[in-house]
This record gives sequence, structure tokens and C-alpha cells, in this order.
Amino acid sequence: MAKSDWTCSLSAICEWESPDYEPSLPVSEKSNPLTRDIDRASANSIVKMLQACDAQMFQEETGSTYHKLLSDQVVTTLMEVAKRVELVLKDPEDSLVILSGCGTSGRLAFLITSGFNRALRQLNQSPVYSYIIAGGDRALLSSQEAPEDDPKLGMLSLKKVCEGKKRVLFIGISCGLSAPFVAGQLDFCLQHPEVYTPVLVGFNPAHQARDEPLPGCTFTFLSVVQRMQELAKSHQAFLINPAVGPEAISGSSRMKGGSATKILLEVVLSAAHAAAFSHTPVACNGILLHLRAYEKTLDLTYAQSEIITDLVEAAGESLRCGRRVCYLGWGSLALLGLIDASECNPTFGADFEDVRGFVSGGYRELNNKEGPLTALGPEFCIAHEDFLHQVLPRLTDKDTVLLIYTHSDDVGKVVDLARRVREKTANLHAVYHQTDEDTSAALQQDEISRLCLSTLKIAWLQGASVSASLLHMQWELSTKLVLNAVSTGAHVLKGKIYQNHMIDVQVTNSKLYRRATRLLQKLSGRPESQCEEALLKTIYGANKLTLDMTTSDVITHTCTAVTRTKVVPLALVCLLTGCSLREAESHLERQPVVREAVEFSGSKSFRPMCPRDLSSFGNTFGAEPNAVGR
Ligand code: F1P
Repeated sequence: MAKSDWTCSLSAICEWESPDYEPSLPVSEKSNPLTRDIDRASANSIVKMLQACDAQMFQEETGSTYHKLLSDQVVTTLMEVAKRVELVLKDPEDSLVILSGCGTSGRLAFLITSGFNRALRQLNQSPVYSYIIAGGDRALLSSQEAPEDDPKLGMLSLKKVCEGKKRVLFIGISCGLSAPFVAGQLDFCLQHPEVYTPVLVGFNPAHQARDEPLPGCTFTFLSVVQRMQELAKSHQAFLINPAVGPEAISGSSRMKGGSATKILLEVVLSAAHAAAFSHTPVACNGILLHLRAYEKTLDLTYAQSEIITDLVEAAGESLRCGRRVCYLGWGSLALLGLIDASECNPTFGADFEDVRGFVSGGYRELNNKEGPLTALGPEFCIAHEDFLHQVLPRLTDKDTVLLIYTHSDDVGKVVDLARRVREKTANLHAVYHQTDEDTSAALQQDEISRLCLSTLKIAWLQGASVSASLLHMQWELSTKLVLNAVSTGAHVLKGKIYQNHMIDVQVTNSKLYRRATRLLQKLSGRPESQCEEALLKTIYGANKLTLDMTTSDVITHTCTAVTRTKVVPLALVCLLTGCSLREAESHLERQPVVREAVEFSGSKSFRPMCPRDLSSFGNTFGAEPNAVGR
């Protein structure tokens, strides 16, 4: 990595592993030392920081307390689970493999099961994979965080999918080992071992699983994990939980958490398919080779960091001036666009119009369980035709459009769409993958490059050792990395991040409620009880809390918070200035930059945290970013 304006030392890479580093937080919630100053970084440095964070996924085990992706223990468990999947593939009657999760984890469950069911159909085998996402199919495209808190809903949705099945391999995904929805499902599996074998995928060590009581339950996520650990000794349950390091934006598990989920589950399912259909028994070497292929995917992708930087700058500029970013994709790469776009609302408080994804073929291509969802509203209109009708007429040069495709898609159609977009905006870019040997669409590709302001072309070697399916999975991961960088980088440039925290976090489920309280503690330096009180006052819009409010449970708080905006910023202004909620609202209305809202109130009680913190506060709430470091 070039060490220009940003230095990435080995100690910074490993700092998070020290027992003294944010000891009360699980890995998935820690802040990454590599991105402490991401809010003041240039686009180029942002991309380099993201590259370094992603590289942590493949960091070797250093004898620390953490197992890593490439650890023997992890590879062995991957092999064991692959063998269980192989058994189902060889005898699929009355059997299922279920992938389930909330938010990004559920979206990736959908992406992965779709891909592997497609592979089965190509082999004339019946599909054995099914997905569950908390909140149902609408959660594939929008944030539905309340159902994540419901263990019973998780259990019931699992029961429903498995009706009449005699053998179920259940793979629950919760990056933070925290989602009650998944805990409920795992508990149900543990109670019915004659049918269910539970597998848990997440990115914290077992002892860091969440230990918060779940309403109406006798178990917590941690107690479920402990029961699974016991059963794992006799191979009746499996835990796949390497640490991949803290996220670039604290807690944003859509990034590395999502990538590592995709990597691990594809490795498992690919090994099982090779064993069941290609006479290649599950073996350590094959698993390691596949993992290394993903590591190379990171290298190949970030080798294009200059063009990724251009994309981040273009998208950041669009968001800064209140315009939009559109992903126009083909095939499963388009699905990664839909996923990335849908995450911008819960992660950055973005409007659905800010970053939108569209897929060629719309719901026909998506092939989700519940079918077309367009009746649910404009944010569920995902076909290219919807883009042509709803968005294209209003496009200007200030909007950024990305075409996302591979050489195996209908490149003629890409040219057609590129021409139409180009009539409205010159701010058109292409992200495409091709194998080094394929030149079939060279002329069309030349035309697309002429129409586009920048072209991120990633060329892949297709030797005998790389199957077409592996190549496709690499393209998907590569696309995910690029789009995560574009949307994260653009929101950082827009000024949505403070240090490496998203302050205006939506307090829409219990995990996010706890995160918001912690953030207030960190930024105000006040005790937890005072921070929670300030948070509740903003959630309930009250200057004095009633007994009803203080005795309600977290779920009631989060259901109320859904209807409120700027909950955490308001609570922070109240905490720092001692002003009333009304006053905080009017300060923030007049001055959306919280630091200035605080100073404007003229409070004597306001004590700056430290000069650097204060200077980066300036770009936290959508104001023009300050010039430092840009
Ligand atoms: C699930 C999840 C995340 C989302 C947000 C809320 O997390 O929906 O995907 O980004 O943080 O929680 P997990 O159960 O996979 O940890």
C-alpha cells in the first residue's frame, strides 16, 4: 500500500486486538483505529483506509485470543459444515439448508441461496436452499429493524419454512452474535435436535455474544451460544465465528461482516457442491484455496483504487449538493447494488432517493419468495424501466450514475442504456468485470468507455483452476467492495461521520439503542444513566420523563424512536449545553452543525472534548465539510 498522506503501520492494524482496547465492547462494535480520522480524510485516503480495514479480514492469527478467517479451527469447522451440506445434497428428500439473518445478513442469505439454487437447477437438481430475512422480503430492499428484536417471530418463521421437513441444516447469521430474531431460531433448533442442526455465523468470539435478557424468553444470545459450544464438541452444532476486526464505520456490519459472511458461506456451499457433484471430497486444501481466491479478489479490486477514488469523489459531490447516486446493474451484481443502496438509509440516515439501485429484469431477475413488491411504494420500484420513467427525466450532471455489469451480460443493452443516460448527464461511470481472454464485446465496450467519465474495468484470469462459478462469486465480492466504498466514502465526504462514528444513528432496535447510548457517553463524557435519560427525553419529546416512560422496555422506546428524527444529535446538544429539548431543536434547526449549535447556545457548561474532535464535529450534520485534509 502506498504510504502517501496516510500511514498504515502494523501496530495500527493490530491495535484493536489489545485487551486494553475498548475492552467493554465486542469486536463488531469497537471503533477501528485505522479509520479514526476518516471524517477528515480525502477521497483517496478514505479508499486506502477501507482497503486496510478489508485486508484485516485475512490477517493471520497472531497467537492472540482471536481466531481468524484462515485459522485451522475455522477451516476445520467450514469442512465439517460443508460435509453436512453434502449429505443434504446427496439425499435432498424432505431436507433443507436454511440461511437466515437480519438486515444485511438476511440480504446476503438471499443472495447466496439464490446463487446456489441456480447452480442446482443447472445440474437438474431440485433446490435445497431457502432464506429467511427478519421483516420478510420488504427487508431485502429497505430497513426493517424492529422485527430483528423478536425471537418468537424468528422461531415461527423458521417453523413455517420447515413444515414437513425431516432434516434441516439451519445457518443463522448475526455478525454481532446479537440479533434476538436469530437467537430465537437457534434456540428452537436446539430444542428439536432430531430435525435441526444449528450453525451460527458471526464475527465475535463466543464470550462476546450479547447477554441482554430477551423479552418473554429464558435465554439470551450468549446462553444459546454456550449451549451450542457444548454441542459443538460432539458435532451436533457448529460455530463459525472468526474475528475480522472492527468495521471502518463503527458497528457497520454491512461492510466486513457482510463480506466475510459471503466468503465463508460460499466456501462451505461450493465445497459441498464439488463433493456431491464433481467427485471432489471436502478437503482442507480446497477450502484454503477458495479463501485465498477471495483474498486475491481484494487485491485485484483495490489495485484500481485510483478509479474507485474517482467514483467516491463523484458520488460524494452528488450527495453534497443534494443530488443522487444511481446504480444500474445486470444479474446478481445488480442485486449487490440494490443491497448497498438499501443500507444507506439505516446506516447514514439517507433518503431512499439519495442512493438507489436498479436491476435489469426487475423482480423477474430477483426471483424473491414474495414476488413483486412494487405496490409497497416507489422505493420498491427496482427495474430499469422504473429508472427510465421515474429518475431519468430529472437527471442532471450533478447526479452520478454507475453501470454495473460483466462481459457475460447483454452488453448491447448496457450500451443502449448508457446512451440514454448520457443524453441527460455526463456524470456516467462503468464498473465491469471481464476475463482476460474474452474480447467478444470489445467494440461495445469501447463505446461504453467513450460514453463514460470513468471506467473501472477489472480483468480476471480464468485458468483451469478457476471455475466459472468461483469467478462469478469473485466478481460479486469485488462489486460489493467497490459499492460499499462508494456509498460509505460519499457519505463521509457529505459530512455524515464523526471520527469513525455515525452520530445520527437510527435508534430503531435494541442493538442500535445501546449503540446510541454508548456514543452519547463517548462524546459527552457523561455517565451512562444521564445519557440514557437524555436519549429517552428526545425519543419521547419530553423535558421530564414520566414513570411510564422510564419503566417501558427498550422495544417500546425503539418503536417510538422510529417516528423521531435526529434523536442522538438532539440528545447530545442537551447533554453538552444543559438546554431544554425545544431549545436544542431550535439550535439545530438554525445551525445543523452540532458544534455550532452547542456554541450558539452560549452554554457555560460546554467543555470541548479536544480541539481535533471539535474541528471534525463541523462536518457531522450535513454541513459543507471543512477544508481540512480534503
Ligand atoms: C443485523 C443488522 C445489520 C444492520 C444494522 C442492524 O446485524 O440488521 O445488518 O446493518 O446494524 O443490524 P447482525 O445481526 O448481523 O449483527
